[in-house]
Amino acid sequence: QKTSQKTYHTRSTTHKTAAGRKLLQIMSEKRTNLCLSIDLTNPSEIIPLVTLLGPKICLLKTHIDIISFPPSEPNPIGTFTAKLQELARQHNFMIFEDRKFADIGNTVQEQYRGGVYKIASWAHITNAHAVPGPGIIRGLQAVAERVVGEPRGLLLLAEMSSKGNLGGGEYLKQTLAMAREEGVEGFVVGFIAMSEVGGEVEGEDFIVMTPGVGLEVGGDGLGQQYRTPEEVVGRDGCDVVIVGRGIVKDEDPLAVAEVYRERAWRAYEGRVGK
Ligand code: S5P
Repeated sequence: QKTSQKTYHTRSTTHKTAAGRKLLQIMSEKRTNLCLSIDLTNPSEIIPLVTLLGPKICLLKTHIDIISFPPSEPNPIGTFTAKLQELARQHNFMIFEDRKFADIGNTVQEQYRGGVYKIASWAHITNAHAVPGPGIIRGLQAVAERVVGEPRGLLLLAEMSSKGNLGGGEYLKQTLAMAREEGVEGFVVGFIAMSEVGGEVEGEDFIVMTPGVGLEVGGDGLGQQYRTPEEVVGRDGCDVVIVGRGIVKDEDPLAVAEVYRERAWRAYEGRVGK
């Protein structure tokens, strides 16, 4: 049986990472495989929107470095991330900082742990490019293991949604091989990719999260390519749909988020034969 034919509930008991098990459990309980990409720059717009949409999502994706924080407050970033964590607990979703680390192990450790954002302290999941080789995974994992409390997980970018990206194909195969390497087990939750990855090995389970999702096929004029939830989840076996502008730029974000949730969830149910 392919991983994509198993239910999220079943996978929540067998996934090899604690962060993956938790996410699959949330998806199964809340009946949502929708990740909201909150790509806004004003924190006072973000918090009310996350409060409104929290019940609809399993995961909140952030780009902390696009936000303009008010210089007047003493610790605006800490206050903001504490608020996100509180909302995550209240509405039962996880937080994914879309940092796309891409440096050597030693450098990414500092970028993950420290600086102004202290990503490891508040984001349950982050992601990295495979370009630097397995040291990037080991570096991030060492930081993650020192975090007390909720588990931390990593997604590797195996393929991107944008036109002309260099991922996929042989690059994706090499990225998969890296995720299978000994020592990284328990940390690599899955991939950013455009279709199901791995799973040929018995018991292997990588959660695939996919951006470039719209209610219709299309693009944005800067290379982004949109596919529908039915194509992404139903046909291509991806698990989580990542939606940004399709929700945050809509005049009724709550109503449209429910449309995305429903369509992605039905596509999942059809896939697992429910
Ligand atoms: O291949 C990718 C990987 C990512 S994480 N393509 C993407 O678009 N993303 C991110 O997903 C991107 O940085 C943005 O935050 C989101 C897609 O946003 P949308 O507005 O196009 O839905």
